[in-house]
Amino acid sequence: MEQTFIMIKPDGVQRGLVNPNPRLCKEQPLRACLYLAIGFVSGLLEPSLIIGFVFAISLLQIGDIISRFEKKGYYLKGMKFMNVDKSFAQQHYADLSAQPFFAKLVDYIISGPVVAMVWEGKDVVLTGRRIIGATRPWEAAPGTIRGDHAVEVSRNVIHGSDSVENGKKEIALWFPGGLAEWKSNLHPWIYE
Ligand code: RTP
Repeated sequence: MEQTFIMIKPDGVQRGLVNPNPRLCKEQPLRACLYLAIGFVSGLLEPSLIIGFVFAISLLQIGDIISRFEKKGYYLKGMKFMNVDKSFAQQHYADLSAQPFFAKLVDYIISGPVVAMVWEGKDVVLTGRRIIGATRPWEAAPGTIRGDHAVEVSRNVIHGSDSVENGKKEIALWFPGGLAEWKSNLHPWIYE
C-alpha cells in the first residue's frame, strides 16, 4: 500500500499554541477540554512534562489536519513531534537548494517543532497533495488545508511528498529506524 510523508510545519504547530482551533472547541468541546486538562495537569505535576502541555495545546490545531486524512480513509503509520537542525532541513529540501528562498525556507523549518507523519493508503501521495492544496495559499481551493488555514506561501502550514519515489526517500530520512509494527485493518468499506 502506498505511503507518503506529511509534515506539519512550525507555523501549523505554533498557531495552535496561541489560537486554539475554534472549530474543535465548537464541534468537540469535550475533546478540546480533555486535551487542555491533560496538558494543564501534567504541566502542574511535573514541569518537565511541559512539553506534554505544549503538545496537548498544539493538538487543538494539528488535530484538524490529522482528522482530514483519517476521515478520508488513510492510516497513520508513524508520527513524531520534533525539532530539526539546519543540516537536516537542508537535506530535506535539497532539491530546492538553488532557489532564492532556500535559506529563508530552511530558517523557517528550524524555527520551531514540526510534526512528522507517515500516512498510508490508495493513491495517498496524489490525494494527500489534493487534501493539502496548492503551494501558494491564494491558489489553494477552499476546503483544502492551505485554502482554509494559510495566507502566505512561506507560511503554508504543511508539506506532503510530491511523488511516490520522494515519499520513500523522505520516510527513510525522517524515520531512519523504520516504522512501528502495526497491523492496519484496511477496512473493507474503504478498500476493496
Ligand atoms: P512542500 O514541499 O513544502 O510540500 O511544498 P510544495 O511541494 O507545495 O512546494 P515547493 O515548490 O517544493 O516549495 C517548498 C516550500 O518552499 C516554500 N516556498 N517559499 N517564494 C517563496 O518564498 C517560496 N516559494 C516556496 C513553501 O513553504 C513551499 O511549501
